Amino acid sequence: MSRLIVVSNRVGLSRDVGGGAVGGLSAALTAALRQSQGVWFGWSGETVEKFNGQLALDRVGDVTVARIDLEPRDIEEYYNGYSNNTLWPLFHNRIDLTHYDRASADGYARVNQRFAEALRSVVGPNDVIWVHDYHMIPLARELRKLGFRNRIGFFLHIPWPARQLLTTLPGHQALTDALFDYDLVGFHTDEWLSAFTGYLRNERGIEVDAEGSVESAGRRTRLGVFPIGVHAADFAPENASEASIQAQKRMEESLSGRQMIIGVDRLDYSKGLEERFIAYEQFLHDHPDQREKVFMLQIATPSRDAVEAYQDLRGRLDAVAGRINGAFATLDWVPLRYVNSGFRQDELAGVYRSARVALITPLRDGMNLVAKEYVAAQDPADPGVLILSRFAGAAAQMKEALIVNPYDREEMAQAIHRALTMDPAERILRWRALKDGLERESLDGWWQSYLETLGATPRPAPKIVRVAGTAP
Ligand code: ADQ
Repeated sequence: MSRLIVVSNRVGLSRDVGGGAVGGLSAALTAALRQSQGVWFGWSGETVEKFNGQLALDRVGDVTVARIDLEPRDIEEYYNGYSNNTLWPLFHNRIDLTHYDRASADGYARVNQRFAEALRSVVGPNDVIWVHDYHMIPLARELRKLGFRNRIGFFLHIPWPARQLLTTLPGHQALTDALFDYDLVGFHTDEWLSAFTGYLRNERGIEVDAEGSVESAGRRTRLGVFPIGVHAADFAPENASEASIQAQKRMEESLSGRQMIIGVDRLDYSKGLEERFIAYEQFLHDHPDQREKVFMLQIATPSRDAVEAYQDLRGRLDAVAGRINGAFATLDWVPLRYVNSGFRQDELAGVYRSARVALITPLRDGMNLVAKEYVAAQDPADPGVLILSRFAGAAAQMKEALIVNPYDREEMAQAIHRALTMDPAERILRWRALKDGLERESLDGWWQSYLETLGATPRPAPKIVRVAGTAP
């Protein structure tokens, strides 16, 4: 078996893996790495004044963790800049928040070169390299320039934007061309894949062949859809840890007989938090009889604080939450509990279980794992109802949820009412179908089918080095 090298901006692996503390994606990649005693490579989260390419190696069980430090300028240009101020908003349809400047684009290219250089001392000739997400699109190109002939795959965790948006990005051609240096490019949904192939066809004149591959500049790249799932057993009530049971108990005590609506997200403008709060406000306005019988708990962990758009969003959410509570709260009822801290995965499972409704309404989302985690955590005899945005990648699979348009606050308010008053038979029917879907599209199935497909791609041809004076 080939050894696996996972490359991502940050390394998710920690000594806590398996203890219920860390999220599913990290645990899944750790499981994939364990199989072949692989290496997880990424930025350490630390900065050094002058880049030195020094690798910090650490061993966690059977897996090696390799990290490099970056310069403060790298973080500013590559991470806060091009990744999170250019690609993230653009790929989430927020052209109004998309900032482009050449210094950031250059910083992005430079860090990808630095990653490639540092990987030289890590990667052997038979290793398979799996690169994750939008921070690292040009990595394979840099690796090929250095002579790497390994199988290299890429997986995009976020949506692929419509052609009309992508073409506003200076250098979009070079960015997408860089994907052709991978042997396999994976997306979460058919929709993101077809946005990509639509761009190739209509903008670049590149067609996908019958086998789902594209050929460009003599390289062949396979394209595929690999919807990520969750490890449902980790959230299931029968496997609840002590921390999970305690979290559920604590929540249930604080319900005081009321029904809870839950939202759990990174604090990000793509998650539709402001629209969600306003829809909840509409619901409270439309249904005076429901007031004091229900409350909403929104957990939103701050992220990317150094980016201005995130600071602005935080201010707006504080204001809307304050307005709702100011207008509707009574002496012993707060309609919206808004919490900005993070929780362990097993604690979240307990919280999910005590919520009658989950309101997961991103404006655009590659997949959205919270929707799946909520379903996985429910009590089969008395499950809650999932309200899900049609613009989450997960909506392609989770059709039995109440699907809403997050831009339509009246529709969302109606869906909240419907979910809260849904009879148990319908709740069970919908939940069972959703749970079956989780079993079909599991987290382990995701990485296994991706790596199987990558392993079946033809090995890249050797680079022909022509010596001056020899015949072509
Ligand atoms: P994210 O945008 O981070 O991921 P999501 O899929 O919802 O979005 O994953 C969030 C994860 O973080 C979940 O496992 C959730 O439990 C956890 N989480 C969120 N808030 C938390 C909190 N307060 N405390 C603890 N844990 C919390 C990106 C893409 C998604 C895609 C994933 C995976 O944007 O569309 O589904 O990658 O590919």
